[in-house]
Amino acid sequence: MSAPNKSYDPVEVEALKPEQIERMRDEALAAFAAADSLDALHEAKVAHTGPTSPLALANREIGALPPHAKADAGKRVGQARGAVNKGLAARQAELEAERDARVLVEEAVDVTLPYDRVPAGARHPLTTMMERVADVFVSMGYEIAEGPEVEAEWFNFDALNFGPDHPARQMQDTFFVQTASNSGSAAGKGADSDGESGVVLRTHTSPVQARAMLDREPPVYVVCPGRVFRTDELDATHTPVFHQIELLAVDEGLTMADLKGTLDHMVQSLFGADMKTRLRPNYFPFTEPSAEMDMLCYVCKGESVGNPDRSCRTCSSEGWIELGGCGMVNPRVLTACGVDPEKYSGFAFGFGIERMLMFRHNVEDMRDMVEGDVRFTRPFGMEI
Ligand code: FA5
Repeated sequence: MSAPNKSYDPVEVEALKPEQIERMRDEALAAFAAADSLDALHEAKVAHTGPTSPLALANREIGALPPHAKADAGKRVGQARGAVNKGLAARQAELEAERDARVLVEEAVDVTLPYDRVPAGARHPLTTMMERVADVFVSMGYEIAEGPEVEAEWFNFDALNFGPDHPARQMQDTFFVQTASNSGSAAGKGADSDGESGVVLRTHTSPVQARAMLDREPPVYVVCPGRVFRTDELDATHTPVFHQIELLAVDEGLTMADLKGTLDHMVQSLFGADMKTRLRPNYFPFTEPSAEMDMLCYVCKGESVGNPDRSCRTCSSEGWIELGGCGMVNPRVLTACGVDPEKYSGFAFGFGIERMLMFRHNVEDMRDMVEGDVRFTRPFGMEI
């Protein structure tokens, strides 16, 4: 800033001379007009309106004027700066409009172009879930075992201690492919070939237990995932074709404690380290003792029980979710499958994959799993 100018004649302060101020204004406006991009405009803006621009410096000279001259000089500089800011805003708006128009053209998407008409498929969540469960056991050293879906009645029932007239045969309503000539005979293993056994669509994966024991020498550690069939109507919680996964361990000295530990390990691997299971007495002809296995509700961890402020939809505030059946392999089954029950004992359990998928992913209707709509399967397909 210049030294105080006592004998003021504003016309003598070079930077404040009217023609100088007009020149500064006009140069600024010319620079804005010449800017052909927003970047160039920014540079012109810094040069002509920034703190070291000619007009800003002229403005600072006003402070050196005597009071009576400040108003006149201030008005001239102020008007010039106003015109410069207006010109800058106008050019900014023009260049932005040009840029927007250009982007619209350059980045336009032709929505009429044909899309990939064969979108990538997704794995069905039932497959993913079955593999996930099987992997838990494979990592413990179990072997995957499979059996036929069209099964001899002998394997499905007789080998598993369902007597010919045993009421348990009615527990599972069965699709018969061929009825037995000598119904339900347990006269020989695999009696389907000699006409004595009927042929059914297997009603559970437990016949694979019998096949595994007949195929191998103990110790036997197998996991058997597969499709099973029952004459149930398709509704929200039942389907006539569904999936089970079965586990069988036969070795010397196995007890219910091994079964319980294995169940706990499974639910902890699938649902988290703080999970556990409980066993309730039940009846299956092929296990003795038998139990229904429940797992702790993985959502509320049992905290919703008797707590009106914390209801849980997943377990209906019961704290536990029923998973399937289990027990120690009945010695009669071991004998029927050529295993010495005096030397070996075994445990087994099995449960439905559809039900597990329902509560693990809050699927409310089992029909969604069988209708083949990719809008249902696609989100699960992202799961690795
Ligand atoms: C059995 O099938 C036994 N084999 C399980 C077992 C294995 C017990 C080894 C002991 C030792 P259950 O009939 O309860 O048990 O069926 C097991 C599971 O299959 C049920 O818990 C349920 O999750 C599922 N399930 C049964 N019927 C249907 C159906 N119609 N639709 C979908 N899932 C079903």
